[in-house]
Amino acid sequence: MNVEEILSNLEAKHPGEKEYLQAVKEVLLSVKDVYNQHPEFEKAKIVERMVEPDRVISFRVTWVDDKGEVQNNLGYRVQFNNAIGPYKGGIRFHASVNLSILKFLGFEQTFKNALTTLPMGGAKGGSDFSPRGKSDAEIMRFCQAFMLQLWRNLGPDRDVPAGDIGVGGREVGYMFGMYKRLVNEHTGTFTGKGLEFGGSRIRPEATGFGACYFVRNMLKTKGMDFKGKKVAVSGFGNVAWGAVTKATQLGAKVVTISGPDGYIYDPDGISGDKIDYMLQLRATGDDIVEPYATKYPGATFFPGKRPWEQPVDIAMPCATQNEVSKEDADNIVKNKVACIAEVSNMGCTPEAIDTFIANKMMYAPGKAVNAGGVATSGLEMSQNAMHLSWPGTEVDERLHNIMNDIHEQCVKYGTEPDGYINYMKGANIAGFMKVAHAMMGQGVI
Ligand code: 2IT
Repeated sequence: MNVEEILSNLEAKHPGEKEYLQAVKEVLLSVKDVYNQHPEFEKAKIVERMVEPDRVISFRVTWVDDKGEVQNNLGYRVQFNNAIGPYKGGIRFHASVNLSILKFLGFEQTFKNALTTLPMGGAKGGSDFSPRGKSDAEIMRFCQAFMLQLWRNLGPDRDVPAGDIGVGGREVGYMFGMYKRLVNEHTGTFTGKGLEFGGSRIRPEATGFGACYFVRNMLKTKGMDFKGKKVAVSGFGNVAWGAVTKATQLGAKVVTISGPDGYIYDPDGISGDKIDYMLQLRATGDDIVEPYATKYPGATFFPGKRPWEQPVDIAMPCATQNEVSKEDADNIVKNKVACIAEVSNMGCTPEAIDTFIANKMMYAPGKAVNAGGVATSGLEMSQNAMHLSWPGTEVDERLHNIMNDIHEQCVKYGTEPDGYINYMKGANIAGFMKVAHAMMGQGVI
């Protein structure tokens, strides 16, 4: 079967799972040519096997809120593919979470993890539980109830979750605590843990730092660097915080961050105590950025808008999937933005990506740009397995090397005859080839 037939069968089988079908379509169309050169993949039905998760675990999570009311949420773990290593990927708590979103994230994670060079398969989990406005005690009870359902399916060599949107160090800690209690073993079954109980140095910063290391490599292909560049960042969570911190350290001026309520434009740059303030803003649990403009009157709040209308040199979407639309992409082209690095997973719509590529713009997809987060999770797993804790300098150096390697893989598989680097194609082909070969080597299972 050719990839178009596989896609249309998948669409018929999973109607309405739009994010999942979007992610699969992007990868399959990118790898079509190499797939056609490998009849052994077709014979082994590699693509048909790769696009379906190995297993989906779905459960009810019941907990009691602070008013004593019983609450029900949906919980999931999508164990997508473990050809390369144990299932690995984050957990997302957000009202929008559904099976389609977690299948897209698990699918992307499989290829991203393959790119990291570390032995990790792909998975994703989460719940439609919304942390917005919840008390600390409610968050803890929810995390514990979630773990009571999921723990049997996890393990340091089976499935290792971490954070994602709505799940940070605090939530990982609560889930790990319950997991540890249930299995009566202190193993590295979660990453993103607190430093005192097996967490890795640099893990909180890793996604944003790694993204900046990747962008630095992208810029270098054009003889450019971060110094003096204006950067638009979206989001104001852990990933945006890491990206703002590192971009600023590398000499750039970050002028925007955003929330579900709109975006902040700060012409003086988001640096120093303003970066710490991002963390405070996040910790309120209100999920709004507007208070930034009250605290720093030099900044302007644009309600209901996204930062992509601002003329900048580098755009780094760090919020969520499909946050850069075709209209945003047209603005980015008009503003002659030099580099668009997707830090969120599938941050750009297919139409936005087509616009960037048609205009031969420097654009790289999330599975390459943001892989530093999960790569550092992989380094946390190594440290846990060795019962060691590396200094930050060692973790950071390894992260650098991994991001350089991912950039090289993109260049190797994505450089077109005219010299244009199609990072999307490069990342998809490099990830696909590794997963495909790993599956071929393990027989028909
Ligand atoms: O999307 C991602 O790569 C993550 N949320 C991090 C996953 C991980 O296992 O560290």
